[in-house]
Amino acid sequence: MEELLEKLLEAVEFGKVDQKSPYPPQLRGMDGSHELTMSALEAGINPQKILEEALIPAMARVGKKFSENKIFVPQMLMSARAMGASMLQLKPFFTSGDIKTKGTFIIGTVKGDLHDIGKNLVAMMIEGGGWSIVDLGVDVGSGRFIEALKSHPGAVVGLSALLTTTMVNMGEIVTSIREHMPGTKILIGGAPVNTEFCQKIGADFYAPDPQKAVEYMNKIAS
Ligand code: B1M
Repeated sequence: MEELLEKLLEAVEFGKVDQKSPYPPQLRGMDGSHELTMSALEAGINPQKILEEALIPAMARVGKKFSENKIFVPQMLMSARAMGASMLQLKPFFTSGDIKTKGTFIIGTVKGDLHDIGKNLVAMMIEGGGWSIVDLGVDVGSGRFIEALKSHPGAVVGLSALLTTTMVNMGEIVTSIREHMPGTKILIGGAPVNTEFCQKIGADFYAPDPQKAVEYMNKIAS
């Protein structure tokens, strides 16, 4: 089991999507994240364990190597693709929650930011918690959040940012939502964000991870 998780971690770390993929050359012909995730699930490994012990640590290693200039954007992108191939298989386990009656959750990665893996995970878990999801994607400005809120009055909004340069755009989006749709609950998250920043920009809650986001959503639904 541990060996399977270690192989999956390496597949994501080195951006090996599936067996057919020629990238990276040193893993040619070997199983990629697609096959390894399938094997892990078949071996009965809990999807949460797959996520926490293989996929997330893999991306942490990728980030570290990027910071140290050992890899560059294309390699980071391949790792993101490999992680995406795994997440596609894990999604049914995280979204098979109650019938969707708790309300609507509008989520997006803020303007200027293209990172969507964390956002997708949060959306998946909240969907699994019984909410309908409106995923606006990446690079989303205040206008699109307001439009979505007009189509889904009373929805809760989730903002994700991974860059110190884009987290500031959260403030602008929160201000605009407060102006047009006062009373909207706004949840924020992403690596550079924290509770202090959340209070500063006037959002309602900062969740460091999808579990805390689900807890917050459950609290406001009750
Ligand atoms: Co980028 N990138 N990246 N990147 N990237 C980081 C974030 C970075 C920390 C890497 C590094 O330097 N070590 C760094 C940011 C530095 C900073 O601002 N402090 C960085 C940089 C600099 C950049 C570029 C500027 C690089 C360049 O072009 N020179 C560029 C920017 C592009 C843009 O957005 N405009 C860029 C590009 C990319 C790729 C496109 C290649 C790719 C993203 C692909 C994709 O997302 N589809 C990428 C990747 C993969 C990363 C790292 C390696 C991994 C991010 C990730 O997916 N993590 C990342 C380094 C790292 O994180 N260690 C890095 C796994 C994911 C599960 O975690 O997203 O943190 P995370 O989400 C967590 C929590 O934060 C939380 O829950 C999730 C699960 O636990 N969470 C929420 C997230 N959103 C939430 C919302 C909530 C609640 C919780 O409520 C609404």
